[in-house]
Formats: sequence, structure tokens, C-alpha cells
Amino acid sequence: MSSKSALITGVTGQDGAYLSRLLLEKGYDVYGLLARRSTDTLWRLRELGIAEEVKLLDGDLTDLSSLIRAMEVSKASEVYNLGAQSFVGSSWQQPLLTAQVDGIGALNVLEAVRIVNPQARFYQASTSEMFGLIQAEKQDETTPFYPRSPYGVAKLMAHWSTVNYRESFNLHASNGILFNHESPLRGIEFVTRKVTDAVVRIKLGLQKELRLGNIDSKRDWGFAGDYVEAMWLMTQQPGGDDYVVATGLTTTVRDMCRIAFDHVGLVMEDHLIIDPKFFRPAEVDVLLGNPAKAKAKLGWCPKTSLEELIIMMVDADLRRLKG
Ligand code: NAP
Ligand code: F7E
Repeated sequence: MSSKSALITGVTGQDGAYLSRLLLEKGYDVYGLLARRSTDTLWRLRELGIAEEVKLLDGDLTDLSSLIRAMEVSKASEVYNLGAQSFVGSSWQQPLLTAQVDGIGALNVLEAVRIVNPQARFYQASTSEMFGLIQAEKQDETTPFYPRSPYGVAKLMAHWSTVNYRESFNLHASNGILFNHESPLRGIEFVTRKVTDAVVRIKLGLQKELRLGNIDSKRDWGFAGDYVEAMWLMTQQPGGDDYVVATGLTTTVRDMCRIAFDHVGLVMEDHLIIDPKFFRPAEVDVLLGNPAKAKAKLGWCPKTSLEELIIMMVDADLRRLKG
């Protein structure tokens, strides 16, 4: 019999899959909130071989009653709110949906925790996107926020709601301010996976070009498998708190892309086309995190370099497409 039970919203997403695997390895009963879709969303859990082990509960972040039910059924002592409309680019097309799911949705989860089990430990998937137009060269927990997208604005509401519930109701509630993290399970709409998938298709003769938007923007990219460990470490602390999780290195989209092309022996300039269609109404030009607090208090360190990460993703896409 497992001693602990965890509830994960966003269980079918990249981080939900890796976190489920980590918690299962630690002996947890893992419950996941499953938003009903017309398409199959379980491929990530299947790819990790854990689709049968995660207990799925129907629900949606915009439906408080489904979250209360999920808290009651799972008897969760740890709740990880990873569910979101997480694609920044879409948030200008669907600002209200993004606000409902990412902002109000997080508040709904906090309410379900407060109502059903205020002793449960709560993790909120905060984001470096809240730093937006950066107010310090290296961003840490004290850096003021300046979001640049409807996504960033909605996440800011969730972030401050988490702080507010910690201070108002004494909930064990933490914000993980995670910088970009990627993996072979990354959605195809995000730039790293768009690149690794396209590079493999070009190599295999399935496509000729790769169209990208702003390749001068810089991101602090890490591996999702490393970052879910930081989430768990936060819920194991004596009290809730906020932590930046990052590598402390930043790289342009252009240089990230070159790693992928180089790995398969192709010349990037022969295939890369800049397409203004992918420019954003407002851009986050550079992100660079300072994870010193996570290192000192959680003992957390990133283990995977950007080069290792991109090569891992290219190799996974090669296996998929050859298969
Ligand atoms: P992801 O792959 O896009 O996964 C998002 C998850 O949210 C999916 O399981 C999705 O379900 C679910 N979801 C969407 N709308 C929902 C709704 N209305 N009700 C319930 N579930 C809903 O995102 P990720 O990369 O794993 O990121 C996890 C979390 O961390 C997100 O909150 C994201 O905003 C945040 N974050 C991510 C990064 C990063 O670089 N990856 C960095 C900082 C913060 P379906 O599969 O059914 O669509
Ligand atoms: O864009 C540029 C784009 O969509 C990265 C989410 O997980 O991390 C992620 O948000 C950069 C941007 O990630 C294309 O303009 C150029 O400057 O991979 P992305 P993101 O917007 O940083 C944060 C921390 C989150 O919280 C989010 O949930 O790449 N870029 N050309 C492009 N981006 C995309 N997607 N597609 C392009 O063609």
C-alpha cells in the first residue's frame, strides 16, 4: 500500500508525464486530472510506460466542482497544478481562455485544496515568462515582474494567488518559477521541438525547409526531467516558498537550432527561412535565471547541458520518424 497520494493537473503534458514517473518511482499513488478532448492525449504517459499506473480522473481547471471531486477521490496530500494553456504564441489568439485556465484555473485548484484538505501541499507551475521585459540582467525571486503576453499576465495572477493563499490561509503553497524546459516529450509547437522534428524530417528527405520567427531571442533552456525533481523538492520543505529553477545560461534560438543541424550533418543556412508569420506582437527578448536559492535550499542542480538536451531530442525524433 502506498503511503502518499498526489494529484497532478496537466498530467498529459510534458511535465505531468515526467512528474508522474518520478512520483510513481517514489511509491506515490498518482492521480491525474484528465480534461476530455476529441484527440488522444495519453501518448506521453504511454511513451514513458506509465499510462496504466496513473489513475485518471475526469475534470477541467475551469470547473471547480470537478476539482473538489478530484481532491476528495484522490485524498491527495500533494497537489501539483501543471495544467495550463501553455503556448505563449496562442495566448494572443485566445486571451480569455488563457486567463480562465491559467489564472482562474489555478485559483480554482487553490480553493479546492482550501475546502477539501488545507493540509495538502500545493505546487504552482509559475514561469519565467512573468519576467517578460526583464528588470534585471539575471532574474531571481526578487526581480520585479513585467509580463509581455496574455499568458504571462494570467500566470502572474496564479502566482500571486498562490502567495496570497499561503499568507491568508497558511497553506503549504509554493511557486516554482521555472525557466524554459524541454525534452523529447515537448509539444511540437514550441521552438526546440519544432526544430528537432524539422531537422530530422529534412535529414530523411521528408521536408526541405524550416520556417522560424525571431531567432535572436535568448532563452535559459533546461531538461524537463531535471526540473520535475525541483517541483517535488519544493513540496518536501517545512514551509511553502517561491523558487527560480533555471540553468544560469542563456542561448539564442539561432545557436540552439545550429546544434540540431550540426548533429545530423546539415548546414543550417541551407534550410532555415525567417518567416514573419511567427513573430509575436510583443517579444521576451532574453531570459536568464539565477537558481542560487534552489541550489542552496533545495539542493537542486540542473544535470543536462543544452547540447545534450538537443541531441537527446533529435535522436528521439529520429527514432520516431524512422519507426
Ligand atoms: P504542456 O505540455 O502544454 O501541458 C499542459 C497540460 O495542461 C496538458 O496536460 C493539458 O491537457 C492541460 N490542460 C490544458 N487546459 C486544461 C484545462 N482547461 N483543464 C485541465 N487541464 C488542462 O505544458 P508543460 O510544458 O508540461 O508545462 C507544465 C506547466 O508548467 C504549465 O502550467 C506551463 O504553463 C508551466 N511552465 C512550463 C514551462 C516549460 O518550459 N515547459 C516553463 C514554465 C512554466 P491536454 O493534454 O488535454 O491538452
Ligand atoms: O519560444 C522564438 C519565440 O514557444 C521560445 C512555454 O513553455 O517557456 C515557453 O514559452 C522563443 C520565443 O517558448 C519560433 O519567439 C522563433 O522567443 O519555445 P517557445 P516560450 O514562448 O519561451 C515559458 C517559460 C513558458 O512558461 C511557456 O509555457 O523562440 N521563436 N521562431 C519561435 N517560437 C516558436 N514556438 N515557434 C517558432 O517558429
